[in-house]
Amino acid sequence: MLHLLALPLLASLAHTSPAPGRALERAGIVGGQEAPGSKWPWQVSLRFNEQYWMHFCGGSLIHPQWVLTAAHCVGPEPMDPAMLRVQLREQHLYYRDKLLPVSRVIPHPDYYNVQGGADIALLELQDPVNISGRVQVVTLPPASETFPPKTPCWVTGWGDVGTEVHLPPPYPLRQVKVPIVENSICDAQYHTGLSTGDNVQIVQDDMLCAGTKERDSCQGDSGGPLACKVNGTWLQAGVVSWGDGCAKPDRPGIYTRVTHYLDWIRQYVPEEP
Ligand code: 4AZ
Repeated sequence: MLHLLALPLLASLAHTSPAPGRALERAGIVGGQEAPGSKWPWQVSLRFNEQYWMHFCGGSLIHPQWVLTAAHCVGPEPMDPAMLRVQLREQHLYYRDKLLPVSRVIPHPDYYNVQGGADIALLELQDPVNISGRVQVVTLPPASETFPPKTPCWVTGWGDVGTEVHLPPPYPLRQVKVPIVENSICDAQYHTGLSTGDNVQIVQDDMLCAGTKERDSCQGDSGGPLACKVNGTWLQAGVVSWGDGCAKPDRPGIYTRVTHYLDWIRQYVPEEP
């Protein structure tokens, strides 16, 4: 049975206590470390009001007025923008919040569930933000970029540090370097241990795989960026989307392939700030 995990943190707040014996074997976003304060200036936190403005998904600043995230965080029925806030890059969640209002929530119209793909969404901020040292936009990749295996890529977020193990206070932003796994290999890995026919594609063409049994994204990292350094420039290769658990053998993390949605993004987001 494919035990899918692709819920925003909100949807899973019921089970907060880690399975004994699982808590200790994992440390990270899964397997990572705290991010240096100078890195990942495009990382944002999406907040939903549950007595306080609680983190439920990641995102990335791709323009001074636009955030890229996952459709499963804010869709398929678009969330009311009034229910939502965006926190720009901060080292520790909640410690110096300056929450920004959102004017539009745009999940991709083809999104239905994470396995079907198109798990991508845009948020328009009410006002453009000031670009500074700490807060910067991430570059979108050229359409031709395939992000082959061995491309150096990192995923970042405030998500779980193991399956159903929440990040403990003071909630530092975490990073982990994850190897790209080629789509056909990833698809074959996802078929191991399942009765799903080999002819049934699990990893779709608009998805990208990365991670190992020790390094992965997890719940609460959803919507956040997978960033890869290509010719000296950080490009956003993926959006954290789904997977079968976190950091399990033969189950790399699955990301929305950003190059697949460049035309859709450009319908809304201007090339120039
Ligand atoms: C989730 O539940 C989730 N290991 C995010 C990423 C991955 C699995 C689940 C990838 O949001």
